[in-house]
Amino acid sequence: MMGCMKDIQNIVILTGAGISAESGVATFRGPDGLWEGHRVEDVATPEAFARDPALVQNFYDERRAKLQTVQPNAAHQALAKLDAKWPGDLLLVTQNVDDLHDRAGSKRLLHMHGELNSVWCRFCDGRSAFEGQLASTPACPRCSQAGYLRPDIVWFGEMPYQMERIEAALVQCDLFVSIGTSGAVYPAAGFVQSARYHGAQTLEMNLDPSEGSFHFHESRMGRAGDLVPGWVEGLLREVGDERV
Ligand code: BV8
Repeated sequence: MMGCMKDIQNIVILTGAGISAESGVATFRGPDGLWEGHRVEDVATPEAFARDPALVQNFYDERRAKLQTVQPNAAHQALAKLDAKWPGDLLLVTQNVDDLHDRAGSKRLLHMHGELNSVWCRFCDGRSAFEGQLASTPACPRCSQAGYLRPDIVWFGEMPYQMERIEAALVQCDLFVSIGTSGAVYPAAGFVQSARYHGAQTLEMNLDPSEGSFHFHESRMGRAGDLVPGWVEGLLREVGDERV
């Protein structure tokens, strides 16, 4: 079980597709597999994009368009409230490429696997906000060259974003919380071990035990929308009250 909550100053939270499931965004590996019958590794790799750019562009265009139809849920909103009220360090690292944490209001947030609403130009190497369709090969918003835009997504075999910042936060944190992820993909799946090695308390909240459940001091099974708001209230009440 978790140790004393009073000693918690610095928190790192990792989220995965499970936190967006109740908003209607399909997960990768659930029974309602997101990937149009594709293996994840067959549409989310640089090789897949080189082999069939139209297939991959359409795949991301569809997911980007779907963002217009979904809303943040109670779990996203609770984490945004924690972000606003927590006086210590807090970093929300999401594996998700949807914009639900952003729309809920989380500020101390980073998307380690990129974002659907961003594009990367292979001509000027610039990244830009983008909410349209890449299949129509639009011009780069920065350099105006057409035909060089790819999704700003970290595919398998590519280096996740801001790893140094994440690793520094894991060394410093007193509490590491993993929410809605299967623990199937590295380096994210290894964060719990790094945090624990550096002395953090570790908590998992997930619908099912993740592949790394045994690394956590505590695992709570259930839906994020049911578990996360109560956890945030308890944290703010028990630990944060005199400091918020
Ligand atoms: C890298 C963007 C190196 C794409 C994604 C062998 C061993 C170890 C590692 C490897 C290996 N072979 C290859 C690797 C490396 C590889 C990897 O880990 N492969 C796996 C398959 C073994 N990793 C990489 O390639 C990474 N890069 O290693 O680079 C490097 C070094 C130097 C220089 C260059 C490179 C990059 C990985 C990033 C890939 N991109 N996403 C896109 O979104 O389109 S991965 C994708 O799957 C997600 O982003 C996420 O990260 C990952 C896992 O998905 P989850 O979010 O966990 O979702 P999932 O569906 O799996 O699970 C949902 C969970 O929620 C479930 O547990 C379910 O129970 C729960 N749930 C459901 N509903 C709810 C719920 N929980 C709560 N409430 C609910 N309502």
